[in-house]
Order: sequence, then C-alpha cells, then structure tokens
Amino acid sequence: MMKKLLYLSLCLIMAGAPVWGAGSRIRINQLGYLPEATKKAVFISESNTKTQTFTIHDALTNELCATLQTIQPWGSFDKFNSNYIFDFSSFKQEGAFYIKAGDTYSPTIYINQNIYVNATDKLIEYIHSQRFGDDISGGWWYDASNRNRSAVINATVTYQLLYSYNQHPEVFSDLADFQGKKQPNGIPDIIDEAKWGLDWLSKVNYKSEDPVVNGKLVATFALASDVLKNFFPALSADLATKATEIYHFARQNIHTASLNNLEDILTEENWKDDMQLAATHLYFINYNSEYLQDALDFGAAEPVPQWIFSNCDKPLQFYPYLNWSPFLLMQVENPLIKKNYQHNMHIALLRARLTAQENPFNIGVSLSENSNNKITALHNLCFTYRKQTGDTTFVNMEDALFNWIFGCNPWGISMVTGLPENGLTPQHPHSKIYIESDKIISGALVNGAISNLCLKNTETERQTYDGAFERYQTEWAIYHDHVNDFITNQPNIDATASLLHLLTVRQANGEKKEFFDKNQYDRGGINRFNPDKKQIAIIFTGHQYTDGYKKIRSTLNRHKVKASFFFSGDFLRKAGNAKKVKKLIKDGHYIGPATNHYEQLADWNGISASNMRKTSFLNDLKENYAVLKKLGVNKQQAPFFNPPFELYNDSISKWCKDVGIYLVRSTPGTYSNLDYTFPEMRENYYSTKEIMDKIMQVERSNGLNGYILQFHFGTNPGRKDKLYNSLSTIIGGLRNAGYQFTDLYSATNLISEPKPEQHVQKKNKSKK
Ligand SMILES: [Ca+2]
Ligand SMILES: [Ca+2]
Repeated sequence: MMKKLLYLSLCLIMAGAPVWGAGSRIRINQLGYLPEATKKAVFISESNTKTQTFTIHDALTNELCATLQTIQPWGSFDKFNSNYIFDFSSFKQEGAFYIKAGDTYSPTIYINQNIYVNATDKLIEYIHSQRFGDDISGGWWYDASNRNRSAVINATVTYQLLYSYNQHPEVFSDLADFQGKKQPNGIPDIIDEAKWGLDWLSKVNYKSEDPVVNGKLVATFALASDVLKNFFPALSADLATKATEIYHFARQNIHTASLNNLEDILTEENWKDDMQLAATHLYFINYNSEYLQDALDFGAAEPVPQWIFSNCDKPLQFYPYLNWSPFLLMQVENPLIKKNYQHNMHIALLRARLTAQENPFNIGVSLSENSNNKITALHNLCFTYRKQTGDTTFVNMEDALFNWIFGCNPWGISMVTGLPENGLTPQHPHSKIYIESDKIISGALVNGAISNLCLKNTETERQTYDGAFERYQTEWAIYHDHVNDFITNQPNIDATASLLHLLTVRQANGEKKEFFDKNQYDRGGINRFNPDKKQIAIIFTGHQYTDGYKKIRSTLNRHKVKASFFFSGDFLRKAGNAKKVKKLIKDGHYIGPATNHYEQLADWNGISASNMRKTSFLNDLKENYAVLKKLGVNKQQAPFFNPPFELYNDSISKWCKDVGIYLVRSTPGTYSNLDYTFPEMRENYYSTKEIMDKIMQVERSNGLNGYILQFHFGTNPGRKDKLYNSLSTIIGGLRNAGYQFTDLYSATNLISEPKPEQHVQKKNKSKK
C-alpha cells in the first residue's frame, strides 16, 4: 500500500509540473553487485532527456561518493524516448548507495563480496518447499499449481542442482537436514535436494517412455554417480549401472518412440539434445569411445540451441533450453571437436547479440512464454563460452541477462519472489500456495516477460490489468505482478534451478570464494561471530562518561589489541571528546555510531519506543554520522552500529541493513556489559570481580569462541571499582587461554575493511 501511495503521489507531482526527466527511472540489479564486477544500470525515460553525468551517493547520509560520465546513449525505444546505459564498474566501495541523474534516483544499490551466497540458499529452500508426497508417489510441484510427475521436469531440476554443485562445491552450505529441518546433516543442502529428485526418478518406468525422458534420466543418473561418490557410495554405483542400462534400452528403441507431437503444448520437440547429453556423461564414466561417437552424432543434428533462432517457441518445445553437452565435450583432448563446438556456440551467441542490440536492456532472447528459462539459459551459454574460450565478446550481454532477472528491466522488479528481501519483488505470484493462503514462498523465479506478439500466439484470453506497471508495458515486453497472470507471473521451478547456476558462478567469482555466514543473530543483530575460531572481539560504548579513556587506550595499545568504539552524537560533540576520538582513530581502532542522543530504541521485549519509525530512526543515525564525518570517519568506514543499551528489534536491524549497516551487540552471558552498574543499584550491581569471574566461568564451560565482549567507555562516578582498571588482566588471561583478539571486519566477515586510501589504515602506515 505504501508503495502504491508513493507511486500515486509521484505521478501527481509529475502530471502537475513537467520537470526534467519526467517519467524517468533508473533500473538496477536490486540483489547487488560484486565490488570488482562490471556494474551497469539502465536509465529509461518517457521524455526527451539529455544526460552526461550521474552521481553515486551513500544510501543513508546522501554523501557524494562518485561523479561519473561513463554513459552510453541508446536512443529511443518504443514509448521510452531516451535511454542510457550507466556504467559504474569503476566504483568499487562496499556498502549501500544510490545513483542520481538529474531529478531521477535509483533504488538502493548494494555492493558487497557476499551478496549472492544467501541467494543460492534461498533458491534451494524454495525448491525444497515444492516437494510433495513421499519419494515414491511425490515429486516437486511444477509451475506452482499442478502436481508434477513429469520425469522431464524433475530430471532437469535434479540435473541442474547436481551440475551447479559440481562446478563450485565450495559455495554451497549445509544448513538443514534432508527433511529441511534447520540442523546440518553433513551434506550440502543442494545435494539433499538432488537426492530427493534422484529417489523419485529412480522409480520412473523408463521402458514405456521416449528418448526425451530417457536421455534426461541417463544424464542425471550418470552425473549423480560422479557427484555423489563421497556422499552415497552405494547409490552412486547403482546409478552408474542404471544409467548404462537405460541408455542401451533407449538407443535400441528410438525408432519406435512417438516424436514431434506438437499438438500438445507441453510436448518436447527435440530429443537428440537429450540423448547427446546422456551419451556424453556415459563417456565420462567409462571412456568408451562408442559413447563419444554417439554424442558427436546426436550433436550434429542440433549444433545450436534452436530457440535462439525462433520467435514464439512454446514452453517445452526445445527443452531443456540449454544442452550442457558441447561444453563437456570440449574437454575431450581433440582439437577438432573443441573447434567445432566453439564455432557453433559463437554462431549462436552472435545471433543472440543481434537480438540484444534491439533493446536498451541488451536482452538477447525473444520474449516468448517462459522467457526466464531462456534468459537463464542464454546467460549460462555466455558464461560457459567465455570460460572455455577466454573470449569476452559477449560479457555485456551476460551481465545484462543476470541484471534483468533482479530488476534491471522496464518494471524495475526482481523476478524472484522475496529476493532481495528488502527489494521490489513479485507480490502476487500465480501460485497455488499464494492463492490459497496468501503466503509467498521466497526464492522462486517466475516465468517472466512476454512480447505482445507471442502473447497473442498463446491464444489465452487477454485480460486487462491496471497498476503501476502498465506504464512500462511495450510491444516488446509485457509483465504483470498479478495473481491471474499465469503466463508471466507463475513460479517456475526449472528456471529457478537454472538460476542457481548464475548465482553460483557469480559467487565463485567473488574474492571470498568460501564464504558462509557463520555469525549468530538475535533479532537481526549480530551477537556472536564464527564459533569455530578461537577469537574474541572487544567493543566499547560511550555516551555520557569518558573516565575510562586513558586506561582503556593505554591497555589496548600495550596489548596491541584493536577494539571497536561506538559513540553517540552527543558524546562526539562534547568539548574535549573529539581529541580523544582522533587519538583512538590514530591507534587504528574502529569508531562507529550509537545514535545521536543515545535514546532507547526499544524496550527489553523488543517493543519499539514511542512507535519509532524508519525515517526518524535513520535521520537520527544520520546526525550521528554527520558528527563522525567531522572527525574524519565517513559512513563507509563505519558500517557497524551498536544500539543504545543494546536494545533493538527486528525492524531496527532491518532498517540498518537497508542502508548498508550491520547491527552488533554483545554475546549474552558474560556480564561484561554490566560494568556500568554502581552500588546504589543494589541487587543489580556487579563488581569487577564478579564480572571477571563470570567471563572466565563461561570460558571454562562453553569457551568464548566468537564472543563479542562489550564494555563501557566510562561509568557513573558512583562506581569506584572500575572494570577498565582490570582490562589488562582480562586480556592477558584470555590470551593465555589461547584467544586472539580481532576487529569486527575480520570477525564478522560480512564486509571488507575500507581500502588504504581511506584514513584508518593510512594513518597506521605512516606510523610504521
Ligand atoms: Ca544438509
Ligand atoms: Ca530436448
């Protein structure tokens, strides 16, 4: 509703006063970009606009971070009179930003090393949620409304799960067991899910089926026999045998199969692609050259994906869109085979690029029904071709296809439900679960946009829709976020499985290849980091008192410990405090915000204080950052936030995340943060000895791995027994017990410490 109102009011403003860039939008990948990646946005405008520069700003403070002129004009397209491609690849800071061009603002842009990791988990969770029945009579829901016992779809989903895992096992996590219960079972969740598919596929009676099914079964079983070797050795051996058996059956019975039955919309037209993939995988199991010859023969019938050359192909006509066989066969030591397949792929990609050049979004597929299957397939083709040949000719198209899925499209919507969490995503998917319970399951890629021409060909009754998106419909591309639109807005499980590969290879391209979020969260705030490492982070919070300054500073320096300090705006403005903070910066400590006036944000139960609203909270935080900036700390250098009294709720930590800030609090249980208490608090008072004993008691019973110990920068004068006087003993004791002290960047592993040109490290350097 908020979005609708906002949209309406924007329309009214624009209708009332035609301004520069009326009807202009900047479309971005809402999921985010890797720092080192090519980063592009598309500017579309209904009016004639001239734009030569754009700027990048911090999402919270609005601080200008870059002014860029890397703009490529595209000209006019359908109802959009001016279109530009904004290239901000040179901007490599991590955090949350937005682009501004004239009066036009983009949504929040996230740049981070790890943005795609949780996304792969989400997709797998979605596929998991689509299981029904048991492994004999069940399967996965297909197209979100029909129970699917189609071996074609199930085999394709299973194959893609196995394929993605096999390419980059390092990016997949084990968060749940086979049933999806949140407890690791020693098997990556993507393999748990593939196992479900395999169990079901093993029951398929292949003898009555045609080669489109059998080919897929063989390829899936053969790939599984390789991938599952270490997880399920017995099953792996069985699958290899079964694959061979089915292949020989299929090979002998090809001539009797009923093919080319296009009467039924869901009938697959091509089968040699499937048999080629089957023969290819068998060849890689036993290196029998007969399989290789078969694979080459079948492949000769369909050298390039046929849908690249067709316009309104039907959903399963050329299934499964991408045949991985050529890429696998290029690994065979035979220059002729390699050259031949390279050549074929190049031709296919050149044709796709011609299509891409006809629209400002650089999309190289014809938008027929289930276009997102083709978008993901073409992306995977671009990527694999580039990987195999080193030829980067099609990399722009590759990026554009990826960005399209997550919001760089005319409607500015991510086509994946609930991803990103805080983005504009389908709110009314055509799915059984949504229709019956109003619930949207995250992580599903919907069918995607369709051209008006292909929509007419579907012969479905045209419906009229209204809403914010109608403005962006063109002859080229139509999409409705409407529950009735089963053509464009229906969750699509095999396209989702194919999207996994896009996210997998992109995450594997990140600098931190192996990343799992090992932090522990309470209400969205980090309250402990990686429990596998014998490391501790020390943080201090300061608002009213400064009496600990000298002792804390000298102790940390003596022990060479880098700590984190969180100061309120009031603290930072107080005379004399700036000098202290500057010295702490010089020592190399982290300095971050604790709100402007250190007012309680929520009560102990997480209920917001005085109906706290997002804007007032963020404005308050902005004030805190403004004072920090005067001391030389900009927001990019202070991405961690510690709330007053460690009180907050889910909304507050989510609002922080929206603007690129991570909420951090102490790990409960050690009493470290009770060092502010004073004797008048009677039974609530904790002496330094009590606190120290408690810390060491927790250490002995549970260990303090990944603990965040929070202390106060100064305390009420009523407390004479100051804990900071014993800080040296605490640090020394924990060091003797084998702990290292770490900063929040390396502790949480969520964001990289700003590069050396920014002040903290620079000052360290000059000191050395
Ligand atoms: Ca698991
Ligand atoms: Ca096929």
